[in-house]
Amino acid sequence: MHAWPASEVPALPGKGRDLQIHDTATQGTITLAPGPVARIYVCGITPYDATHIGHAATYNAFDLVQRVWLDTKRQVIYVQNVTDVDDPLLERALRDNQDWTELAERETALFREDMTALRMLPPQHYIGAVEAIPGIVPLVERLRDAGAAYELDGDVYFSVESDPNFGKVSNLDAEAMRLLSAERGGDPDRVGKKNPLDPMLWMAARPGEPSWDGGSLGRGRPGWHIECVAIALDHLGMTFDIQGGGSDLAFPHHEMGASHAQVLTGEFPMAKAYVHAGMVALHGEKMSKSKGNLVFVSALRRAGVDPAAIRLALLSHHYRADWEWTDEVLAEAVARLERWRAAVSRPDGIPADDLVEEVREALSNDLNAPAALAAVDRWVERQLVTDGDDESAPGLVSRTVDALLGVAL
Ligand code: 5CA
Ligand code: ZN
Repeated sequence: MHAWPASEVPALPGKGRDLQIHDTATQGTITLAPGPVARIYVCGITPYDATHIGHAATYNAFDLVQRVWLDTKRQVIYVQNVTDVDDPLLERALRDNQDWTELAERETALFREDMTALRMLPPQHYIGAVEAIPGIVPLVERLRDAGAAYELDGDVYFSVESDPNFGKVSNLDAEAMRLLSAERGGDPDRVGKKNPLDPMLWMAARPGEPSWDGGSLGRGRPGWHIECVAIALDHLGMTFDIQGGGSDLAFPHHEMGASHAQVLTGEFPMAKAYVHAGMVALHGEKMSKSKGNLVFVSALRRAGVDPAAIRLALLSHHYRADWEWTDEVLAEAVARLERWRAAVSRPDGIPADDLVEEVREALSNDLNAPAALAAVDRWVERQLVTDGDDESAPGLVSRTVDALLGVAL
């Protein structure tokens, strides 16, 4: 699939710092020091009810990762998927009496528009589940041939017991895994499974549902976790730097993905860091498609909200925090954007070289965007009341905010 256009990232003087980031698997902060090319896989949307503020917050976190790496003068290979066939998408299409491919295409197009408006850097490889099927089938066959998968009424399941490292990504106990499996696309109560947690790799064709040629697997469609593994291994290979998503993906999605990859390659972990963003809530509950308590980026844009203000609202919370979207959060961001724009539109300024370093330090320290905003705020407040004589400062601040935070002033 095609992604969306990239906004330009201005080069800043000097060089950024290596990224330190919290890794869910080791439950600590690790320093990532990739070679000249950094590699990141971010789980993409299932294309319906896109793009809500929760989605946007999660993609904002991983956009910052890219910006930190680009500032260290590295190249970034960024891969993102679109889960353009899966149970919830088909269920939504059925509910609304529409064609599932049209639903997926329309929502993916809207997502691209929102990402462009928010200045999120696009992936180099933007891959749909459907287009990945020819790569998924041989992986499932290999898992089966290795004895790590088994058949149940035509469906193929992965056996979690085939992975000695199963559980090491999400660090949850058995009861928590079982509960989350039921909540997040698994079927722990299906009779005949070797282990209730075993996830589906290949679902045999169901009447009235789309299906594809699965070679020796028979006609069907892919399971969710193997989709991301196939796409990641195809475009990034093993042991890439980060696999990212919201915290609701740690289990089962990223756990199962690591397990599939472990059996396929004999290596663990698939990603050096498993990075998870907190959940955005609305009216006290996680913003989610199932509850329908959603605020859409496109609706805010239509109402005339500047996308830069939406972006500042996202940046005002630490990516790992769970937080609540409110009118005040947006109003504060709108006011901040106005102050920042007023400050950089003054012809001269107070020196900003320290500010560049402060923003770099904040972001390299587990993407501390609120600290980065506070540093810019301090410069802005002084700039608004001081007659400086540094002609280059306002431009440098604009470029810094653009390059590192994705906010166009
Ligand atoms: N297609 C799969 C990933 S392969 C999927 O989870 N799609 S999704 O559309 O449900 O979610 C896309 C991303 O948004 C995921 O990383 C998910 O964790 C994140 N996300 C969903 N809801 C929220 C929320 N309320 N707050 C923060 N992030 C969220
Ligand atoms: Zn995924």
